[in-house]
Amino acid sequence: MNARPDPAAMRDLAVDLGIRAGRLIREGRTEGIRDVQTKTSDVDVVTAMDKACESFLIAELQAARPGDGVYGEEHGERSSETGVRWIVDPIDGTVNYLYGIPDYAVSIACEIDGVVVAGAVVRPESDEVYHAYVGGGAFRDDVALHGSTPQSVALSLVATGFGYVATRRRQQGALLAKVLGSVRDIRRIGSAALDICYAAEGRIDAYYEWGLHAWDFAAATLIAAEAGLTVRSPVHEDGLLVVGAPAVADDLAQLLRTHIDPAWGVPD
Ligand code: LIP
Repeated sequence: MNARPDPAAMRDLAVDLGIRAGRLIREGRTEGIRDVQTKTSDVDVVTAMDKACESFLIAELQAARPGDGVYGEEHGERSSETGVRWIVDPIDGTVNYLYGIPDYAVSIACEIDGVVVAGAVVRPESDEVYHAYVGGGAFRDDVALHGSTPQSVALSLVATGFGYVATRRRQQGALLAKVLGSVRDIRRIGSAALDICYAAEGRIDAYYEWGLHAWDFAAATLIAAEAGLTVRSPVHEDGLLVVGAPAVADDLAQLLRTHIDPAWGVPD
């Protein structure tokens, strides 16, 4: 029976691979965006670099941790023989990457027996590395993160995002319309992983999104929790992810839940 991996060592591996993957996608962008395909709609794009970067991460993880599982946005699930599963988004913020907007990230989370214990989110355009392991605190590079202290939802700067299917975007737009008059302002940065890390360091007060996938948020929500933020996971609930300062996260979640129409269903 293999010994249970050390979360700090898993964080170190995630950071190392995130930095190397970040360099790969930043330096390879010109060639990496020549071939662009679509997935769930004409605006849900996947570049050749999304696929190449995930292949790189899978190969490196298999070399470093034989038998671990990998769950990635582009290649799907590879089963685990060790109880360890890596949840990866090779480029979170793909549309930003395609358009040359610098807010995109590599997200790598390590899950042991179904619980995320370590993670890294790397912003290649600034070489900023957000990282955490369970019980070890949250950091941007070597700076400890503690979030913000907003007085209320009404005074909170809130980030959100939208999906790629028109029906879902209209529903998300209707939800935003209900919230916009109840917060300081909204930011739509285009990368869930960075949105959540920005909340962890207090650049925004809270983030929500209705209909995200685990690869978007697995690493960043651990970083936010280790920074002391409240995290309301979308798993097994109504698909609503809320991350924010403890003073406002629950009130924001309650405000949002009252305006999610049950007829919209639960995002897949
Ligand atoms: C994106 C998320 C973003 C969300 C987009 C998309 P991708 O991930 O980071 O927050 O609003 O719809 O899911 O597709 O760039 O990996």
